[in-house]
Amino acid sequence: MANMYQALVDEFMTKIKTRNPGEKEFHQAVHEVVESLIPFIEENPHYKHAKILERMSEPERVILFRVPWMDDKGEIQINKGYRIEMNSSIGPYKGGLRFHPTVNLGILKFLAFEQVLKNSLTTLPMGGGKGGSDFDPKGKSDNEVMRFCQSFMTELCKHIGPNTDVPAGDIGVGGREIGFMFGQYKRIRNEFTGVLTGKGLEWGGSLIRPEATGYGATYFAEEMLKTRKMDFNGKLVAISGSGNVAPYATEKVTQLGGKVITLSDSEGSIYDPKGIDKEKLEWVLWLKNVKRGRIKEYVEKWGGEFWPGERPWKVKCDVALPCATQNEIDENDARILVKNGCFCVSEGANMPSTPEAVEVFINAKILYGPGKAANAGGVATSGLEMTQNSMRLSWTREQVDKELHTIMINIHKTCEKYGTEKDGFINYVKGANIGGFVKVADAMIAQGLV
Ligand code: NDP
Ligand code: 2IT
Repeated sequence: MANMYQALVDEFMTKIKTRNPGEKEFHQAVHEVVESLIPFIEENPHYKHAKILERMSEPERVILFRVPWMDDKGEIQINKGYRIEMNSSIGPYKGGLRFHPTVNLGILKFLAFEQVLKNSLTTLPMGGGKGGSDFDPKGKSDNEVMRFCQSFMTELCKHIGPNTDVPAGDIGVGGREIGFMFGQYKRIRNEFTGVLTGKGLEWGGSLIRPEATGYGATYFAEEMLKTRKMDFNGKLVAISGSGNVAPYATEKVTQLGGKVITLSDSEGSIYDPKGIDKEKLEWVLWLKNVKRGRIKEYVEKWGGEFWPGERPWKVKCDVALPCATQNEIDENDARILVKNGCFCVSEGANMPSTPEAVEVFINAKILYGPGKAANAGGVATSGLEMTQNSMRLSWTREQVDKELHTIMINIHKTCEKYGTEKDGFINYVKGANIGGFVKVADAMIAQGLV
């Protein structure tokens, strides 16, 4: 049986690789999903006959454009702009924009593909999309970032809208960038509307949206821990990244009684055995969002160690929350984590674990929550921002946090429903993939050949 499935997976992947040459992150994301879904689809052949998987792995639309802008020296710069409109069967396209020099079509297609299933898991009516640019905001002045964002939106605004496609932040896109893009959209379209999420509180943003991904990944970990009658109290927690997601994961873990001992950025990791408490975290938020400095400055201020060029995974911890980027935990990192006693991994980032690392976690039967389930709190709260925009109301912090928490608990339940194996082990990869797939697939079938 297993061999028959393997042959079908291989056949499917050969076609994907031929049609999408060189897009290795996209191949990786599709492969992981197809491995879980093929057995399910064989048992539910109407999905097979409707070629749902084949259709889902081809974007509905890809928009590629030129982004010319002028730097502070008066020199003209040209970047690439992208929006992948992947699937709109359950709602308008929804997903972040990433500004990072590594951005390319394959990376955005992997992110858009994951987004479709993730958004479905939230239970909110959102399709999936992703976009961005190879622009690097690092080292640019606020004026340069503004000119870039305005040029980017001058083209993107032709393709998006509150009922069509609603972008948000991702790597390199935070409150500042969303503000500049929103301003440009409003100016060109003469429309004050919820076309982006992650907006400022004064102009249509939602409370808890900045915190939502980090809080959500922690709530998801809490639910996983509960299945083994455990909680965060007294646990040592390793976190990577120090951008939008990692600090708020740190905050929530600390509130729940855990001790966060690492953070990182692309230059290396900091290790603070005393724990990153509230005061230190406030300083990190200032460092990142106001000073726009580097995480290594932490040790000059608070002590601990800086590990240049290294990821945090060699540290002894109980729980790991990767919150930086894709493929930041490889097989060796995973082995070290498991050997050191780590029994729970909840992914704040998208696809931070390589396929080999995932295999190590699953074989060790630890609690492993893949990104599309564990980090869905960010986009879920974007969905709540859209709801508030439609109602022209703002909910309280407590209200939004409660909704977010409930959504994360329900995503966990969905994973449990579809991912529990015969011996009781919850395979969250399988659970999230099947749980996210069913709603999208049924909607596609109902809507005919789309
Ligand atoms: P930010 O740009 O705010 O922060 C990213 C962090 O990760 C920074 O500390 C950055 O370091 C580090 N990082 C980025 N690329 C690399 C790399 N190639 N190697 C090492 N470190 C790197 O992004 P976010 O916090 O928003 O996003 C982090 C992850 O979470 C991403 O995978 C994103 O897709 C995912 N995510 C984000 C959501 C959101 O709401 N923002 C929602 C769901 C998922 P440096 O500053 O040095 O580049
Ligand atoms: O990967 C993600 O889910 C995000 N970057 C957030 C997307 C969103 O629309 O809030």
